[in-house]
Amino acid sequence: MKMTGAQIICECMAREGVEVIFGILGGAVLPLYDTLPQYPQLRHVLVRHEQGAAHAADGYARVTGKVGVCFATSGPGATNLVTGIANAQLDSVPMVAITGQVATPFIGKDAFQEVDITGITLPITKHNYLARDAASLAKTVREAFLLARTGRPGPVLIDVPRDVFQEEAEFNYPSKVAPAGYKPTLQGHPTQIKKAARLINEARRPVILAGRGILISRASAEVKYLAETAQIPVVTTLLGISSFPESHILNFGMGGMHGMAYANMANSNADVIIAIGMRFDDRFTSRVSGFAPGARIIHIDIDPAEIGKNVRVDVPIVGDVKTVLDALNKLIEPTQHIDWFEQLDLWRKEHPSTYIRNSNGILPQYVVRKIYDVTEGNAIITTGVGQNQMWAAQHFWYDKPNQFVSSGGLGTMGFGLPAAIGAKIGCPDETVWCIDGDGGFQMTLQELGTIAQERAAVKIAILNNGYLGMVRQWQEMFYERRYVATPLSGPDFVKVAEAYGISGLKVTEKEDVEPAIEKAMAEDGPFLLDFRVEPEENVYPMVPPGEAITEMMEEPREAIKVLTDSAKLPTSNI
Ligand SMILES: Cc1ncc(C[n+]2csc(CCOP(=O)(O)OP(=O)(O)O)c2C)c(N)n1
Ligand SMILES: [Mg+2]
Repeated sequence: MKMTGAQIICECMAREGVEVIFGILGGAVLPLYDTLPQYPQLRHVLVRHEQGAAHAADGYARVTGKVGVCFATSGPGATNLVTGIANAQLDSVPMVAITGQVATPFIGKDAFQEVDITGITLPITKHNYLARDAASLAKTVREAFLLARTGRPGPVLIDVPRDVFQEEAEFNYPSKVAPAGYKPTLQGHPTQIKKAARLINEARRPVILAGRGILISRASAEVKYLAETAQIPVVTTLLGISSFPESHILNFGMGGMHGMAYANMANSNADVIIAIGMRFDDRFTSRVSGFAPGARIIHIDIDPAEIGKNVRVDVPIVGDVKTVLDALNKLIEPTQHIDWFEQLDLWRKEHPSTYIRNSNGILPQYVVRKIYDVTEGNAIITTGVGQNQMWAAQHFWYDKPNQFVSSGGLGTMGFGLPAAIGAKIGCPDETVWCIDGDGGFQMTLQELGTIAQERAAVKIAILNNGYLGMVRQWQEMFYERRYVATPLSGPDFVKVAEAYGISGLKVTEKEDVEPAIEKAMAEDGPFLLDFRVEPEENVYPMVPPGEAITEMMEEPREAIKVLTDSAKLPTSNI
């Protein structure tokens, strides 16, 4: 059967099970949009800026585990996607982006709205294509989805010249595609798995480092089995949050620059580290020479390029996390580590890390904790970047996989709001809160228009400190309080929301925090809360850049004497 290039793309997307596409159209991509009505199963969500399309597709992909899809036109449409594509690349998020390109005869002529988007995105995509003819499109689209979701997931871009959308070709759907040279290793090497099991069985102070690879591979149950059987504490990375239930007795919180003090102490004193689906990012290890000096390291990851990249590894295991753990768990002997847990519990008591001091003003940590209390932990949280992100990571406990959606690798301010749209569309029955900073929110707040048009019931909490807070914190600590360019004005966010037809409330008193969150929850649609929080509150603990992870700055002891009512401290019962 003959079809146009645009029809072939839509047909392939329908066969891939695509439900939603985020995008903005323009001349080059118009033939593709004109075909969409023939495929009513493909819902299109019109965003207000292409960065929003990529982040929404990213948020959708993280919460559903499916490939997120976005469309943009040539030139500025395509370049506006770039930040969102890089974001997906650094956090290993499956995404397919289709960009329109000027018609084939105009390529290379600096035609109107022409940019070399495959050149631009080469280093920030898992793979990209410039489609040359309609006949090869089915294979290209099929390959793109395969590459995006298998192995280590990532973004794939297909650039399609306008005439290729319009060209007719015979539609041949390949039953299978096998991109040249692409064959991710799924099974771990049996000898390495045996070595790892021996190390784990002999360990006295083991620690599991749980990363996003566990969420991608859906291996939470396998990690739980390993942790429970061999009684191993679990420390997560920022993106590993929710891969292991945070209220589980063996959960020792997030490690790294703003991780729990006791989590970093556990890492530093471990004799065996089992790193699962994580990549020893510098925000996690801090100074590498000071990272886990006495530990033998087992590293399980599907991407061989990650092994030995940042830290030396004693037992590398390349493979799919779930598949490897299935094999490894069969060799694990039930054990207890009584002395180790006594030590860990002591550290946890001495360095509580998630206490919130009493204060008359609104502490941002208190807002996050109240969102946790009111939702009873049943919410997907998307975040901005900066202090708000760290408080959202520290003061909410995430028990279900993919509850925490945050820009880890690229650290993209402006991610929170569009990612929340994608998450809500992906999981319409879940409560979705976007916890953002006043700076990051101003980077993509135009997506309130998308929320209004789509009636996406996203709840928004702006931790409004009037600063580019995280940078101000660095200036306070390392630049003698020279607050250059960090004080930040903003609009009246409630009025902005209202201008978009979205209700909201400004919250200036501590006693109004909880009722305001309850009001937002009671509302059927979207709701915005503008919390005027203590402007110079800092994120603790903090490992100063360049230091070893044990060199943590903690909140002064006297400040944490008084606890808020809901502060809780999990302790192991061993
Ligand atoms: C797009 C982008 N630009 C700049 C930065 C550098 N940066 C990191 S955190 C931060 C401040 C964020 O301010 P805000 O959104 O108000 O959050 P807060 O830290 O105050 O909670 C900045 C500017 C970034 N991460 N992303
Ligand atoms: Mg701020």
